[in-house]
Amino acid sequence: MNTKILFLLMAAYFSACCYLHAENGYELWLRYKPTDNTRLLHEYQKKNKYILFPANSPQLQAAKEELERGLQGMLQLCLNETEKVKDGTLIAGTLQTIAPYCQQALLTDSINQLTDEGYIIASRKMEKQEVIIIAGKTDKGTLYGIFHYLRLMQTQQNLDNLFIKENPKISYRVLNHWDNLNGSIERGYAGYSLWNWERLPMHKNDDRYKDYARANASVGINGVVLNNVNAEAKSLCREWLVKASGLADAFRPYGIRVYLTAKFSAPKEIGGLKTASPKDPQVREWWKKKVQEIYSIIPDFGGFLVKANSEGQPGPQDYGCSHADGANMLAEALEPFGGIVFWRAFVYQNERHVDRVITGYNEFKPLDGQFNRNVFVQPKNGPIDFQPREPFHPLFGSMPNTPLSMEVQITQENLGHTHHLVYLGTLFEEVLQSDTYANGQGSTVSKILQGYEKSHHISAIAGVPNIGSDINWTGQLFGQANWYAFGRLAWNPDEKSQDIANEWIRMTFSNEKEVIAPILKIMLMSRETYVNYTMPLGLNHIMNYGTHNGPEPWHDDPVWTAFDYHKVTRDSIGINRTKTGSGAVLQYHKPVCEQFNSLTNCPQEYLLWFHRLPWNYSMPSGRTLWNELVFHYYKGVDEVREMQQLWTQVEGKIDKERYRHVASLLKYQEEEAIWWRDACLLFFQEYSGQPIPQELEQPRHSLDYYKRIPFPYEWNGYYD
Ligand code: GCV
Repeated sequence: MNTKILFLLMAAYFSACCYLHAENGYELWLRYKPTDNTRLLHEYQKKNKYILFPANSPQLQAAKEELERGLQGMLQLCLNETEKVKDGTLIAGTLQTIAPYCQQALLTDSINQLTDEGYIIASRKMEKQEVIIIAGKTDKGTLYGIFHYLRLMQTQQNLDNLFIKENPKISYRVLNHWDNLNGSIERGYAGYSLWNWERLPMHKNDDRYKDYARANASVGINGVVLNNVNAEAKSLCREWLVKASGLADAFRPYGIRVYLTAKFSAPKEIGGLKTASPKDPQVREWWKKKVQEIYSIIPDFGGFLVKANSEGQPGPQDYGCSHADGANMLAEALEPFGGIVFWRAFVYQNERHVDRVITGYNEFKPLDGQFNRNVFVQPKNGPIDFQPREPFHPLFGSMPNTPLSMEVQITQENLGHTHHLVYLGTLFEEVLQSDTYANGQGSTVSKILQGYEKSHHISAIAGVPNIGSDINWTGQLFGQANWYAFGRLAWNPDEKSQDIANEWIRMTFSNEKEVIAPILKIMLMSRETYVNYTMPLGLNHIMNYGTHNGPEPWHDDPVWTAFDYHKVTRDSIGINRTKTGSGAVLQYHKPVCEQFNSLTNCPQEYLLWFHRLPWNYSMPSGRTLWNELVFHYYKGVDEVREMQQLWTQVEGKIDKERYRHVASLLKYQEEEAIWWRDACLLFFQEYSGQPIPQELEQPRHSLDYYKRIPFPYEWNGYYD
């Protein structure tokens, strides 16, 4: 072969290798890159020299495979299996599989005290040999323990003298996919649904399903609702159940159960009955039979998620029955199999004179205690609808006799879709740490959710994911952090969002201080920044009516309009929800109620949510309300520019693929932030009649221009 051809072949081979190793974000936070700290590398290699891990079940095998992947990637070690304890042995399993070692290490009692998903990671000296034991009470607990152990090395923690005992604080940690059966995703911005219904159930051994399940298990997510709450009854037909069983099989080794949404009218639509009324014995019988059929196909089926009498979905109220009547009918059918009903509390009236904020509480509070024991009532985190900022939903702390699950949105429907870098860990933390005062000080939403574990032996947190077929799963790379943060907070709602971000950065990018510091700063400021340039001071729901991205405060339509949310006039802006207004504050316990009610004590972030104020109202900063609004909108844009600057600090310190991806989206975000700022201020200025101070960068275009330009992505799902 002549040298020219050889050279070309080598060049082709080299570029193929580079291509294969290009960082496209597919590996998420499970990259397992070689440990670049030599001291730690040697220490880790010493401690993982031998593995004693009898894996006799699919979950233990999944755990062992993950361990192998991690050790190979980070430490370039192959699993060196041993049946005898030697110095540097990692012992993993359950009391069934590694009992003698647990006994010898005096860990048996501690393991017995774990919950079914808990685990222990402990350093021990055994027969004078240094060992580490990872033990769960169940196979699943061991799997979670392995992920935790790998995370310690990914984030370059010291492995000396370990004693970690972990139990999840919430038992149901569930993703609620809004995936349609035709492959589209409602409010999904990262491609199409991962579920390839055409190929299911035959093609279930798809790596994409496995990697999805690995990612979920790594943060403790243990349930996934496969389909949209705007449901299609046919998902409950036998053919579709069989397809769903393929996914259940793929996820089972990772401790994940599948759930389905149940359309309330299914007995009519696919069951041939004349009614779907809970009062009708035939309807009740139909659900029982349907549930039996489901369990015969998916033996560990999780249960149903239901959106009823909300945004046009059918429900028990169509038959003069209550939400409890409807939920209990399904709960009775599921109970013999250990299944659960998640019954959503996202309801609001079509009558625009009724304050939307108070309707969920008004419909559900009177039903407290009337639900079966296997029912969760599931409000969203706030009383409107996944806005960039909302006060916590007043049902939290108001339904002591009914377990509540909290639904958060990971997909950024109202937070800039995938163009905007917004770390949601801080948003989730804000709501979880809000004090409801239901049982005195310290009754945070987090404690309320955890409290149901004691009172009802079940507890739950649900998240609407941002996951799709895009190669990096979430479109914007930083969307991965929101998936990660959701899982970590569902496991422990008292975890700090800052710590979670730190962990994610280390696993996703690097353990170098110079990389962590700027990225952490970006992440922690990003949500407040988004609020500033879109809906500051308690404003909400002024985004484009259809796409929910981009400003449209002028939207005026016969149904719900932006005016219903800001009520702007030449005199004032905001909504009076105090005791003299819609009374929404009264749905909160004292002293929260008094705090929100008082103009001087109401947190500034919720000001226009609870209060209607004149444009010249004097703010604590000394500015008028108008000038404060201007200040926030400009601050938001400045902060996006700061985020861009911070990002340049990691150039050359991380791979160029992901660097460029984020840099390009940050530029896009800056453009959209300016769009939001200019359009909103020009619109509100028509009412306030006050100037945007000359020293500030002036709006680029006229209000008329902003009203005419199309929105970038006309979403054509549910509302069309
Ligand atoms: C699934 C909002 C969204 C809808 C969504 C609904 C819900 O209104 O815009 O797309 O429907 O919430 O949570 O049910």
